[in-house]
Amino acid sequence: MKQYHELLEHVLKSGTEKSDRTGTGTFSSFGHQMRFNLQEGFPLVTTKKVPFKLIVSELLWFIKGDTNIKYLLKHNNHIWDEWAFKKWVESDVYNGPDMTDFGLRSLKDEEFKEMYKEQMNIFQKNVLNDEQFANRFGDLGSVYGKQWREWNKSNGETIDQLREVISSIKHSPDSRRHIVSAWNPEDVPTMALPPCHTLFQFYVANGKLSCQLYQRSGDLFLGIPFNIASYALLTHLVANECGLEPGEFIHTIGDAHIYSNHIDQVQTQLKRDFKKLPSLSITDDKSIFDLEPEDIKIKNYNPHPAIKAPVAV
Ligand code: DHF
Ligand code: TMP
Repeated sequence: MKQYHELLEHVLKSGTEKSDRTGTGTFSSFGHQMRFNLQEGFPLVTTKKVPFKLIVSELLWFIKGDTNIKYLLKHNNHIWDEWAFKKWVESDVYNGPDMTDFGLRSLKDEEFKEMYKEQMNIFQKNVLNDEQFANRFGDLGSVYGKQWREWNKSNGETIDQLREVISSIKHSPDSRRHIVSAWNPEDVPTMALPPCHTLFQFYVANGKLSCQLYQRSGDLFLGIPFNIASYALLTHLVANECGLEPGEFIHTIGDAHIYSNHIDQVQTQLKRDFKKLPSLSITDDKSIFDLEPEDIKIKNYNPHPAIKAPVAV
């Protein structure tokens, strides 16, 4: 976890001030790598509380090939709500108050924030209770789950990249082609958010499975702690499935940035000392494709308190 703090410090000190798509503004630096040895504990950030349950349900949602936030809402996971909500309020069937720039406006205007919360509540209820509505507005498009499990081929068939990579790890562990790509150039224009974690590769040596992720864009304070834990968990799950031990998770990041409205939070976090890393417990003898959130638990996780920060939409 020291590497994570070093990256935060580096970007605070030497990052370039850059404008960004969300209008928030960032400090940013390009091209960084962190390595986590999964034999030394599970890399869940300890200098603030990270909600591990949300990481589990999000990863199982990808693994199931689901792209509709309904599954997440059923598991009380709201990390993708804003991006589905955006589709609804920008559509021709939406007839509530104007929600343009709801993310930024709700930070500055209390009255607007109440209106936004009300519309978000309506949206969540509709996704949960109205199937037609959920199909139209709960779906984020061809995001991770779709590309991992059902990549569209030009001849109309699909590719199950996750199943294929597991099979290739089992049958030709030394292969240098254990790759899953979420970046599908044809689909990028219609996605709610083009994939941030774009491509990952597995590697087998000495009975251990390692994984390297290329992440094109990383929100260092909010997104990255989730991404580290999510891919560390995926490495454990795939290793179990293939009868291997987990090795390393290597995290390579393109545009590594801290949003300008996360600076105080980052400074608070950097003053805190590290705690012992937790460990993972996973129900034995279940296939990776049948796991439920209850099958995955984190043990001995005693982090510092959570630090709240607004997410840039
Ligand atoms: N956009 C941006 N600007 N940053 C992101 O990290 C991001 N992540 C996405 C989608 N779009 C994004 C998906 N992952 C949170 C964490 C991960 C995530 C989305 C949101 C988040 O808000 N985490 C809070 C807790 C949220 C909760 O408890 O519901 C945190 O404090 O970690
Ligand atoms: P962008 O598409 O303009 O790069 O914006 C995406 C933002 O979301 C950017 O701040 C990175 C952040 N992000 C993560 O850090 N991790 C994630 O898993 C996701 C989905 C997004």
